[in-house]
Amino acid sequence: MAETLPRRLVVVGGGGHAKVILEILRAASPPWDIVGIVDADPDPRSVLGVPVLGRDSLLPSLRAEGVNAAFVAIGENELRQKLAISTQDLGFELVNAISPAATLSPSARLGRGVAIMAGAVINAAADIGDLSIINTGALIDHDVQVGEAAHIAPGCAIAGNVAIGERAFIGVGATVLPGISIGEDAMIGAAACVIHDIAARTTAVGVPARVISNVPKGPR
Ligand code: JB2
Repeated sequence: MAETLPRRLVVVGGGGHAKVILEILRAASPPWDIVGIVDADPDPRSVLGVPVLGRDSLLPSLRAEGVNAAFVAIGENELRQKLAISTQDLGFELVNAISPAATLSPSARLGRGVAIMAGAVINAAADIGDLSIINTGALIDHDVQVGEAAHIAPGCAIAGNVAIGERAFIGVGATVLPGISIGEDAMIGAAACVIHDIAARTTAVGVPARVISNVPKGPR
């Protein structure tokens, strides 16, 4: 009989996003043994009953104790990506948190460390990049590409063949029309309707969405 690894997991980050993630992970089957949280604020406390154990510097000892999986539950895209790299480098497997109340096409591709919240719908041949967040009730239509560590906020509607770059943020309730490209690190305001391509590192708001800032390309 194949040996099953213990499903012992640490959550990185203990804020609001972590609460949503903890409830999704608790609904997983088979269940995770969630040993605790590491957070930049190490004050002893619990988040929905899960203890904050200390800072990120605790991760190597947790790994040595046999905790083999992690979920980086930080909403800020760049920080989530950075912490995911360091956590993975310590030997943790970055797992997904997929709500049982989300709808996933069998032909969608999911990366690692992905969060998909309740009511989200991922349609055929969508490609959901590592560390991305598809938040509550967001609709991702066919052939959409969501880049690494992007965040599609609650209630967004992303039409077919849209491409969303790494670390892009699509605000609550925004709509993106078919075939549009949104560049890396772009920000789309809440309830915007995007009808033209949006360049990298650009902020666009409104209906139709208009660019309000464009940060020149520099070192990341
Ligand atoms: O380097 C860090 C670090 N920096 C901040 N390492 C670790 N392990 N934790 C870190 N943090 C912690 O992230 C803070 O101490 C704090 O506990 C947490 C951020 O909590 P907050 O509630 O401010 O944000 P969030 O990332 O949990 O949630 C945001 O993103 C979600 C997607 C909010 O905007 C939510 O409303 C949103 N739904």
